[in-house]
Amino acid sequence: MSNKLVLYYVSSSPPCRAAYLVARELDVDVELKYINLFREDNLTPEYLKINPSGTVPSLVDGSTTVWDSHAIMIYLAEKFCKNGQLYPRDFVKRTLVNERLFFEASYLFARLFEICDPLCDGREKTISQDKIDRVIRGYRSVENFFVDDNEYIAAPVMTLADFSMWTTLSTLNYLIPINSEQFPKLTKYLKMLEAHPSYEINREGAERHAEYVLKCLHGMEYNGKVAVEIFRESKNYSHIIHEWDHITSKELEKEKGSDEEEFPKELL
Ligand SMILES: N[C@@H](CCC(=O)N[C@@H](CS)C(=O)NCC(=O)O)C(=O)O
Repeated sequence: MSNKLVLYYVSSSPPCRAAYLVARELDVDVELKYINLFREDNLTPEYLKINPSGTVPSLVDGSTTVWDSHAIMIYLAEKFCKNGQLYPRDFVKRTLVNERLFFEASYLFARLFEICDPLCDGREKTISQDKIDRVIRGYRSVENFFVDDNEYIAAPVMTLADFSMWTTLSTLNYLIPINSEQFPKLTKYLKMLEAHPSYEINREGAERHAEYVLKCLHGMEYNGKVAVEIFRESKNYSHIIHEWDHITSKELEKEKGSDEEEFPKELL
């Protein structure tokens, strides 16, 4: 039997990417297993045994199972990060990393989820101004995280907090573009991460997430204004709009039954 760690994964999901990018950063070989959320693979009795919350990602390491991206990232760092850089051993420095991780979990990702979940299952047809304002408040908080000339979220070097925040921020950026004049440090930070070896994997997944959201809107044959206009105004999003403009609800149905594995290109 292989000793490889198994990560239950969807590339469009920011928490999944955060866990995977940390594994890559630490040179840990993981086997990715695709979970089709449209088909509710995450709610099968087998999967719920691994992760009773029915979310992705989940990690299986022999007889140990870990779920929630933050817990997974910490597990990987504790087990494989020999120099303590990603998750500092000094408890005060570690507290700052924890603080940012909890902010991502409880505030920033929650804002993305509250926008996308009701759009994709048809409960809502717009992104309310209120939700946009809460995302922008999140951007403002992150802008203020760059203290003491730190280029990274919680330290002068990259830590777990960066993987968590980077994947969510870059995904949100497609929906509610980050204004570079309002948030110069945040803009510089995302630009700097374009040089990171995992940049392409993250970009691919974030773009895929944006495609899903748009497909969902078209799948509902949505003819309203607000959400679509937001997408159209986003320069990051314009090429995807062009590509997916023709999507119909039939095509969305096809997606729901898809077994196509949603992995980073490097693994296909
Ligand atoms: N706090 C969790 C959030 C995980 C989460 O909500 N993942 C989404 C995908 S991005 C999911 O599994 N959604 C399926 C569902 O909620 O049914 C983490 O960081 O792992």
